[in-house]
Order: sequence, then C-alpha cells, then structure tokens
Amino acid sequence: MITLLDYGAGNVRSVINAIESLGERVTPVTSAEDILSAEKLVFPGVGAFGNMMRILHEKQYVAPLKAYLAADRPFLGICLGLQALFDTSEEAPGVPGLGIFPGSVKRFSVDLSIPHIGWNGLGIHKPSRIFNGLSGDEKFYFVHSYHVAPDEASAVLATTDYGYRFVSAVQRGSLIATQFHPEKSGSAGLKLLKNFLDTGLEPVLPVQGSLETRLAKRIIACLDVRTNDQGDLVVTKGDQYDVRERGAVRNLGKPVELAGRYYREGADEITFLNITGFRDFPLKDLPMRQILQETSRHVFVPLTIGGGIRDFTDRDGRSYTALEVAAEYFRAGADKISIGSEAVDIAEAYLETGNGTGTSAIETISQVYGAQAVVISIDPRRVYVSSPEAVDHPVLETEFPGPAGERFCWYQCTVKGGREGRNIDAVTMARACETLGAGEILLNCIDRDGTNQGFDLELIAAVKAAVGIPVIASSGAGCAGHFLEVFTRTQADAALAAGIFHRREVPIGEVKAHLSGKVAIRGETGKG
Ligand code: 1PR
Repeated sequence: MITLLDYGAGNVRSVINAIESLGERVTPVTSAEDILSAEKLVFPGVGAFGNMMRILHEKQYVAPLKAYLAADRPFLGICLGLQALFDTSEEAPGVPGLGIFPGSVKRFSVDLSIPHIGWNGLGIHKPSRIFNGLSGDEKFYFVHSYHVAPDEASAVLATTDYGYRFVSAVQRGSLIATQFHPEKSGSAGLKLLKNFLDTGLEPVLPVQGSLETRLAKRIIACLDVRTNDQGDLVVTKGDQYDVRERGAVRNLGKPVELAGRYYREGADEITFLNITGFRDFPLKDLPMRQILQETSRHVFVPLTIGGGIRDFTDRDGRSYTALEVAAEYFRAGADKISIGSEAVDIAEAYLETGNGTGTSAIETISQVYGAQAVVISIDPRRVYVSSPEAVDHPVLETEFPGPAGERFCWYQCTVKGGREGRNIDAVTMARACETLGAGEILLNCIDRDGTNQGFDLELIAAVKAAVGIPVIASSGAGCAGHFLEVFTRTQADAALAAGIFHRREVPIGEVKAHLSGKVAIRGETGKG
C-alpha cells in the first residue's frame, strides 16, 4: 500500500496511474494520522512553493511529515516534493520549507528557455536501489524553473546539466527525492518507481562514462479531435485547417488508441486539441475528459489538452472560469493545458492597457498550476506586404516571395480554428503571453498545416528570438528531414506533427533514427 500526499493543488492523477500500473494500491492522505501510519509515502508536489507550504501548514501536515522523515521511513518526493525538503526557496522568499536538507531552492539563471522542460539525463553520484536495471543513460522528464542547491554534497544522488550542473535527485537513507517526474518518464520512469517501491533491492551504481547530460529535443504527436457527422469523437486532420474531405469530417482513428500507439512508438509528449472547443461547453464536454482519463492510465509521457479553455456561461446561466475548466482537465490526467482563441483576446486587452487583469485564463492558471502548465497555441497565417512600412506589425523579409512578388510578410493571429483573423501578429502575441505567465508556445502555421512542405522556419525563428520560454514548432512536417531542419536551422525546443504520424507515412522511430547522433533526442544510447 502506497500513501500519496495530495494537498489538492494539481495533477496527481498521473502518479497514481503510474503506481497502479505497477500493481500497487494507492491511498491518499486525508489526515495527519495517515502520514504517520504510512508504509511508503509519495509526495508529488505540484504548483508553487509558497502555496504548497501554506496548504501543508493549513492541513497540519508539517509536523507529521517531519516526524515521518526523521524516522527514515520510505519516502519519494517528486519535483516540488523535492524542493519542499529544503530550508528556503527563491520562489517564495520568507516562506520556510521543511528544512530536512540544509540548502535552498534557486531559480535557474541561464540564457536558455525557462522553464527547463523536457527529457534530460542523470549524472549519477552514488549507488541507490532506484537504479536497478537502468543503464544510467536513460532520459527523464523534467519541467521546472527552480532547482535545489543542497549545502551537503553527501545528499546528492544525481545531477543534470542545463546551462550549468544542478542537483536533480537527492537521497539520504530511505528518503529519495527527484526533480524529474518518474511517472511521466516512460518505461525508464516506471522502472525507477518500481525500484523505489521495492525496498528490498540492493543499491547499484550504473557505469557511466561522464556526468554530462543534454536536454533532448522533443518529438510531439498531436491529435486534433472533434465529433464527426455520426457524433463519434474522432482524430481528424485538416489541410490548412480544413478537416472535411468530400463534405465529411476526415476520420483518422480513435483518440485513446492512437495516443497509446504513439506512446509505444516513442513520442516524447502527446497533445490533444479539441478543435471545436470554441463551440461547445467544455465542462460538459465529458468525452474529452474521458479521453484524458483513459489515456493517462496507459500513457506515461506528458499530456497536453487544448480547445475550449476559457471563461464561459452555460445554457443554464451558470458561469465557469477558465481556471475551473483547466482544473477539470488536470484532474482527468492532463499535465498542461493549451489556450488558443482566448489567449488572443487576453493579449489584445493586455496590449491595449499595458497591464494584465490578474483574472485572465493565462494569469490564473499559471498562478495556481505554474507557468509550465500553460501552453499558448498560436494559429498564425502569413500575410504578404510590399514593404516593412506597409503595416504596423513586425515584418520579416522572406525567402519565399508572395504571389505578387512581395518580399515581406507578417504573421496574423487567428481565432476559432483560423476562421477569424485578428489585428495582432504572432511575435507580439507570444511575447505578451509570456509576460502574462505562459510557459510554452505551440506555434502552428495555417499555411503549412497538412501540406508536408516542412515547418515554417522563418516564423519559428522570429517567435523563438522574441521569447525566453520553449517554443514547439508545428505544422507542415512531411519527412524525417524536416525535423532535422527545424532543429538545426532554428532554436525550436520541440517539433510537433500530426498527419504523417496518423497516416503512418513517417513513424516516430524513423524521425528519431534520422536525428540520432545529430540532435540530442530521447531513446538513443549514450547521453546524446
Ligand atoms: O481556440 O482555445 O478553443 O483551441 C482550439 C485549438 O484547436 C487550437 O489549439 C487550434 O490550433 C486548434 N484547431 C482549431 N481548428 C483546427 C483545425 O485544424 N481546423 N487545429 C485546429 C490545429 C494544428 C496542429 C496540427 C499541426 C500539425 N491543428 O495542431 O496538428 O498543424 O499538422 P501536420 O503535421 O499534419 O501539418 P481554442
């Protein structure tokens, strides 16, 4: 029996699913007594440090937690569950942590995308039972803006490199805590979790050539989901956002099945977009929730859900906030939510006043679940102009002249699946959303979507240069070479594709084989 410390601030569903998939039962902590009587305690911290400590105090969990940890009983802290063990955090100055390990939690200070999102390796510093059966070259899923800095070197179990070397796991006796998410790290993560649960295992030290690690470029499979004319939820795919073929919605398969297939084929992440979210009442959109619930039971990589994340009032006059909608999806197993149309409204309002309202979907969800949980999906369309002065938007000179020979273009944001253009460009939009608290940009391109012509490198480079958060390149992948191109000619952090994966034209394995040795990826041997 595993006891799970869920203080109610985020997605703990995936940890429960991962442990249950290993044949164990999980019970949540509902009182301080549950902590003291736990056989093995797992603490998957989610959200922000200050909020977490406040809730732990409110629920009177601090004293029993300290007592449990002082007694050297089996404990696994994950992410914020690691950071909680330290004295202080730069995320919440003045708020004391549990103080189990002397040291502090610091914000990354690097000239790289923050949050540090994705699959990175471990430089292993001492033997542990959690490494049984692992080669030491596996990558694990990280998503954080802060990292721990222990005062005592003896606590360090593993380090990871991101701009500099930071501590990514600690161990003292039966107390183990990781910055990465084993529950989101595919088969390597499940193995590590299983090793934690099996307290009888001997400590092992994998043989490693060096401590150096590299963050992998992510390959993301995207499933655009909507109801077809028969009323079934299907994965569909458009050509430049038109998903109808001879009048009918294209049906490329069942969402849960396809997600499972991509997980097995090595996708680093899976994104579901409810492409008609602007029409429906999302809270009543149970099928999407069910898709997430079912998928997260078998798929142990990060899941993003987009479509319909916004404030709305339903037919009965009941109003919901975007935060409530997002909470519903996080509870169902989503790790991140993606905001499309609503983000355009929010950015426009922000640009008009120069201030956030504090109540927008981006701000509220980011505050509660952390910036890393908020993706902004941008649906831009290229607009050609004859000169940079022709419009009041950032304009770039393009290698691909327009129909009348125009050498300049800007990227107009659209809403409602490209149905409506707005007077805001993709670069300004991305920057505004970052300022408001978004943690990642999913950068689509209507002109390239479904064309197999390759990613729009000019768009991706322009947006990437404008923001400090990770950018996912999307739309247009037609062959494995396009992924190499986007990773070598732009600084994109991840690349997403749909059509070529759905139609089995280019399997994920082929993409990774093509990238192997040229770009750091997950799944190759060696640390990449
Ligand atoms: O506006 O918050 O409700 O979110 C709706 C979401 O649905 C947005 O993220 C928007 O991008 C998406 N969406 C809306 N309509 C469509 C459509 O296709 N008619 N799909 C749509 C967007 C684009 C990508 C696609 C890539 C890769 N799909 O997700 O998967 O372009 O495709 P490819 O590799 O086949 O080229 P809201």
